[in-house]
Formats: sequence, structure tokens, C-alpha cells
Amino acid sequence: MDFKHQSLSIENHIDLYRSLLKPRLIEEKMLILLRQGKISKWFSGIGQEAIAIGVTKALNKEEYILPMHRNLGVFTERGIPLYRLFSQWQGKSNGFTKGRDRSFHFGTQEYKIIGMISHLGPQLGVADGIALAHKLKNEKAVTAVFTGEGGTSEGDFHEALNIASVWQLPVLFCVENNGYGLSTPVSEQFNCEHIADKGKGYGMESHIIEGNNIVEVFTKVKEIAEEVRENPRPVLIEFKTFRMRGHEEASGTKYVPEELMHYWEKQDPVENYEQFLLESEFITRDEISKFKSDIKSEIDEHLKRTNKEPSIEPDEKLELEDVYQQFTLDEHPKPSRKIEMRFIDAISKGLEQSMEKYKTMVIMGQDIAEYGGVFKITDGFVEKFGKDRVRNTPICESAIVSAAMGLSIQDIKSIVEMQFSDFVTSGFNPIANYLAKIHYRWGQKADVVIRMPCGGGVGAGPFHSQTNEAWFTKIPGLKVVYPSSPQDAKGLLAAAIEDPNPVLFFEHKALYRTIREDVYEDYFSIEIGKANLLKKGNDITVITFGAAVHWALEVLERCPEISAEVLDLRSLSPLDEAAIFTSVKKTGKVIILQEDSLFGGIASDISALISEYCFEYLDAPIKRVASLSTPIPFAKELEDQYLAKLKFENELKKLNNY
Ligand SMILES: Cc1ncc(C[n+]2csc(CCOP(=O)(O)OP(=O)(O)O)c2C)c(N)n1
Ligand SMILES: [Mg+2]
Repeated sequence: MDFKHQSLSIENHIDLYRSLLKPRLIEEKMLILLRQGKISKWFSGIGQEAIAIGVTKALNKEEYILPMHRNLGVFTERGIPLYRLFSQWQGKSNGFTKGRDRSFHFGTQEYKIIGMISHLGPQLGVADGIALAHKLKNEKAVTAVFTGEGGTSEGDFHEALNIASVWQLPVLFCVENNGYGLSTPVSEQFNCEHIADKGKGYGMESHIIEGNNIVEVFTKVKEIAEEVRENPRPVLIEFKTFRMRGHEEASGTKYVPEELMHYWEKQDPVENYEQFLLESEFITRDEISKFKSDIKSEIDEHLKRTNKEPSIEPDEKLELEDVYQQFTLDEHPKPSRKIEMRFIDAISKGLEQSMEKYKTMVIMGQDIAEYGGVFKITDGFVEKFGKDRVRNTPICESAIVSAAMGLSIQDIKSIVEMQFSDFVTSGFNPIANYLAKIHYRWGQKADVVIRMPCGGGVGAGPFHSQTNEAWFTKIPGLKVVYPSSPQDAKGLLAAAIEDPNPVLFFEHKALYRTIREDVYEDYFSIEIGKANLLKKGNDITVITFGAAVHWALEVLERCPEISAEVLDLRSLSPLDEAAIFTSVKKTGKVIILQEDSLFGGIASDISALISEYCFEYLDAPIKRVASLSTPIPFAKELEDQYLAKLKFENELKKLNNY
């Protein structure tokens, strides 16, 4: 290993060495604690420290780093007090997640570190979003994100690199190729010689760096970072290194051939550098001992502090409160003038007004720029707001949702348009695991609205007709809004955008051009979580939402003899339980109508809530009416049979006569 470099003074070398030593010594201590059962799991970075330290040193303190599970050096190099790290690993309240998530699964805005989620890949797209924010704000900054070579097999890697290249985002994609992903050797992970070779396929510059050589890592990454700050673009960097211990401590290294282990033992980044410093007479053995004992006393002192900290006292109320960021809607003068709008116009106008209100807000989606989106909702937006803010995306749902997360980390609101709500499956992972959980985990907001054009009755078959709200209503941390009228759509969309929490905003396609009403022309908002009593009655409560609201109203028009209340939920999470209970207690009979197929839909939970809290008031069994338990079919005859719409009248009459 060649550690000579003309740009480095002796002081620089010593500084690099001390930094390199710290994670090594902390780890050695942690391995002891692990054996004593004092910490839960440990992902060792022994042998790979030069990468985390070198990259972190090459960046400015205000530039974001997104580390992985072996990157202790990122945390130590950013100067996080050790007791806070120890508290985090021991699940104490002084850790970064108040005991809610383990090991390196946390971020901190204070130190500009955005920690991973277990799923690995989404980190890469989040880095895209952070870098996009720098680019939009004209800031000269790079963002570094880490992944292992195993993680590069995930679709997120491909999507994130592709987006970064198409948008020329200043991201350093740092791949630590340590030979194994758990027990899987690189030969079973990918079929090319170097990961760096993939850069070409993305139209991206790439480099191979000797990852165990701190001098090479630091000087090369510093040079690349300096260039990227001036000339923003993504760079793929493959660091060749090796994982010297098991994937985590329990999993061992039996599957690693001995000669490979021996080869890499000789490449140890700390020992080799130490040897070089001694041979160059930059440092003496006494100085090395002193550095080591200083670090060891720091570790011991901070451990004592962590150990003195009491264990967490569980507080259910606090846990529930932290799932969402608390907020109140902005006050606006109530507009007076209403004009007739179709559902689609209300959404389009609402989006436009929020784009005016939030000057940095970005909309991202497929074909939404010049083309105006497949439903023409953002038609004309490019002319008004420019292409920086109205962004066509490649077909990369997952990394775009992750990028929206990255924008939120940089305090920029964003809206992601799913072309059809059905396609959200391709972006499900970051929604369910990143956006939904991040506030609870470490208090970071995910200020993203995901627009979901959904629903059947349009003859579009199983992949363009689903109403998939139930996939999200069961995930704490998400809000789910589902308006049925233009006025609600406009007001709730404004509220969803004001809300710093992630909101899934369902827009039923069949309503876009069929439903019209007078809507406030100027900006206004409607609080999320409040149902709307559309029709008063005495005998039956009809609970529904979305297009089904119109199905119910149509039937009730035909059946004037039935005195029914119609409760339009508007928001499914949070759910207006109070409004549901009030109406059911008044009428004593309830029918819940949902467009989705029956099992596991929101109707089932509403039914459970009513039986639990209103049982004594009921005069009849609760009735759920939903679509057939098949995928939604294409042919009109089959779709009519599938949808709950035609079943509703009969079931309503039966319940009325009960
Ligand atoms: C989506 C997903 N699949 C599988 C896993 C389980 N898993 C966690 S880490 C890991 C190996 C990662 O290998 P690599 O990216 O090379 O990183 P390394 O551990 O070698 O640093 C696996 C399979 C996971 N966490 N997430
Ligand atoms: Mg690996």
C-alpha cells in the first residue's frame, strides 16, 4: 500500500491516523459488550474503516452523508459525542431514536447524517433528493451515500443512479465492495468484473479506489468532491475492501475461504498505515500508545455516562404522538366567491395555488411536464413554474419517492404523481418503510404528498382500476385522504400539502370529468380527519367515500322512502370515529359501502369499531357492501358484476326492512 502523497503534511497524516483508530477501538469495546449481552446486534466495519473516515473527511461538515450499517467512522468523524451513540445502541432515551430503532438506523440533522433503513437501497434515492435540493438552491455541495456491493443488486440502486445521471445530481455513490453480502460472495451477486463498470451504462463517471488505503480514499474523494461541487454530476465510486468479520456477530465467517481471509488480514487499513507512519518517522510508538489510551479513556468515560442513564419508561401517549409531526393548518381568510369546477379542475387549481404558496415546492411524476400528465392535471405548469419545479421523471417510482424524502430532509415540499395508483406497488417500499416511519424513528418529517389517480368503472382492467387505499390505511405514519367532490378535493389537497406528514391522496379517475360543483376559487383548506355528513336521516347510516358516495346518493334518490344519513369519510387515516359513532347511535342501522373488494378493506375495521363501541345502539347487524374478491376485470359486463355499485341498492333495502 502506498501512503505517500505530496499534498499531505505530517500533521495531516497524524490526523488521518487518529481518526482511523477511533472506530476500530470503539468496535473492539463493542464486541466485548456484545458478548456480555449489553448491546443487541453489531455489524462490524473492522477492516473497512478507511472508507468511512476518508469519505467523511473529504466532505465539508455541512454536506450530507448517508451511511450504511458498517460506517461507524462517519459518525465518529462528524464528532457525535460517544455517549449518544452508546445510548442509541443500548436503546436508551438519550439515543437518537428513543429506543425505537436499533444500531445505525437513525439520522441527525445536527450532524448532517441521514441513517439507513434496513432495506438498504432506498438510501440511494434519498441522496438524490438531498442533492436535487442543493442543485435547486444553487448551493455548491455534494452528497455522499454508501451501499455495500450486495445492495447494488436492488432495483433502487439502478433507479437512483439513473435519476442522478439524467438530472446530473451531485451525488457520490460510494459502493463498499467487501466481497460478501451476508454469506453471498460477489460471484453470486453480479456478473461483471467491477461495479464501477456499471457507471458507463448510466452515463456516469466512475472510479475504483483501494478502500483499505486511507490516503488514497481521502485524497481521491476530496478531489472528486471538489470537482463535483463546481460541476454538479453523479460519480460512482467502487471501494475495494473486505469484510473481516461476520455479517453480524452471530453469523460468523465459516463460508469465507481461509486464504482470502489471510490475504485481507495483511491489508488491514489501520496496521498498514501505522507501519507506514512509524517507518516514515512521522510518529513514535509512544505517541501511538498515547493516542490509543486517550481514545480508550474517552470511550470508558462515555460508556459510564450511558450506563448511568435509566432505562426507558414506556409512555403509550408519547409513542402515539410521535408517529406524526404535530401541526395546525395555516389561517386563511375564508374565500367568498365560488365558481363551477369539475373534480379535475379543482385538483389542478388546488395544485397550482399550492405551488404559488410554497415557492420551492416540486412536483415529480411521469409525463407531467410539457405533456401535462396523462390526465392533463399539470397542463401549463411548466410555463408557470419552470422545469426545475415540474419534473418529468424516468419510470422509477421507488427512487422518486425516496428522492421526495430527500427533498423533505432539505425542507422542500414535494408532490409525487403516480401515473395510476396501481403503480404505487413499484414505490411501495420507501412509502411504507421510509416515509411512514421516519418521524417516529428519529423525528424527521416526510413532507410528501403522493397523488393517487385510482378506481374502477372505467373499463381499464386489473392494473389501471384498483382502489388500493387499504394497502396504506394500516400503516402508522401515513395519512390517507380520499375526497368525493371538487370542493373537498381542492380543500383537502391544500391541507395535505400544508401537512408535513406523508399523505396518500386518492383521486377517483371516474370522478375527474363527471362531477362538478361550485368551489371556492381562492386558496382554502379543509382539515384532514373530518368526515362530512352529506345527508341527514333517521333510519340508516350509510358510510362511504370516493366514487361510492355518488353510487349511494344515486340509489337514495331512487328510494325516497328510506331515511338515510350519508357520511362521506373523506379521510381514512385519521378516521373520524366520532362522526361515525354519532350517526350510528342515532339511526341504529349501518351499511358501509366500499369500492375495494371486501376482505381487509377499511369497511371491516369500521364495522369492528362500531360493534365494539356502539353495540347497544344497533337494531340490525352491521352490513358491509364491497366489490367481488377477484382482481378487477376489464370487460364492462364483468366489471359491473365485480363492483359493489349494483349490489348496494338491494342490501340497503334489506337492511331497511330488517
Ligand atoms: C431488502 C432487503 N433484503 C435483504 C436484507 C437482508 N440483508 C441485510 S444486509 C444484507 C447483506 C448486504 O450486503 P452488502 O450490501 O454487500 O453490505 P455488507 O453487509 O457487505 O456491508 C442482507 C442480505 C435487507 N436488509 N433488506
Ligand atoms: Mg458486501
